[in-house]
Amino acid sequence: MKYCIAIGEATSPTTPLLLGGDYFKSIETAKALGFEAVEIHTPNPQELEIDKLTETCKRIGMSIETIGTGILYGRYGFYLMDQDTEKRIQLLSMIRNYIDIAARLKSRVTIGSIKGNVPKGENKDKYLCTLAESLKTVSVYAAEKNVILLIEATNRYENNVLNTASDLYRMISENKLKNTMALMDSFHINIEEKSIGNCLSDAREYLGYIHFGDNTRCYPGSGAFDFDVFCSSIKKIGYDGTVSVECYPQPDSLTAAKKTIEFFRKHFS
Ligand code: LER
Ligand code: MN
Repeated sequence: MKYCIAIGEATSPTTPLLLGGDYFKSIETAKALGFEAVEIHTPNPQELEIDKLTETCKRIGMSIETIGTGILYGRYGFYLMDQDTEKRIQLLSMIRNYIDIAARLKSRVTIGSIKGNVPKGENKDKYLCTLAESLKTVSVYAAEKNVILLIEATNRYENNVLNTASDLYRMISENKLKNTMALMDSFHINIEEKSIGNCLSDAREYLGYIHFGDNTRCYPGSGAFDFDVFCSSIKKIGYDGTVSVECYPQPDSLTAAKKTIEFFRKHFS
């Protein structure tokens, strides 16, 4: 199991990132706290200093597990089901750029919020077809670049498509998406899944990444989510990949990060 922490340009009490500001400082801080990896959330992957990041990670024994794209939807409104072809093509080109950068960093690309939302009154199947087409396009490119895409199941209040592990399984298998794995997040699972103990196996062979946050989206173990059941299921299915904390920096970044490392060690070492 690899312990990972989400970092970004800046933190805020209601953004699920624990460390913000200078990426190099965040990576050093994460290492000092006991993490082995970071995931970087950025709207501007082209601004990442690839060589310096690679050198820093190599020197201190860290890795960049994935690059998050969500800000493209949250801040700029780009989404993969957009019926405005020009805007969708623009987004696909931005995602190719993330894939290029991920290839150089030996990382992956997360596709979460940018799935978007089917507008009220619109035909859901039509939008899902557009989503499948967009995902096919980027997954073919990801395969060419040897990069894995992580599609995330998010809750209904953020996205009204692909909310569960079964939804991800169907989308990936029915469209034969190349180089595409499922990302499951305990915060979203708490809202969408029928069983905390069984939902991960619904993603079957595609389960590739797990985000941790409690039901309040504060650090794991601080709320009501049943992590004993959840973590037992992770061990039972033999998942041995990245476990990454994506939660609010409350009561403050360092406390939440320290509590998470204690939590990971308690459940997984
Ligand atoms: C992204 O990983 C995620 O979980 C979304 O809820 C972003 O806020
Ligand atoms: Mn997440």
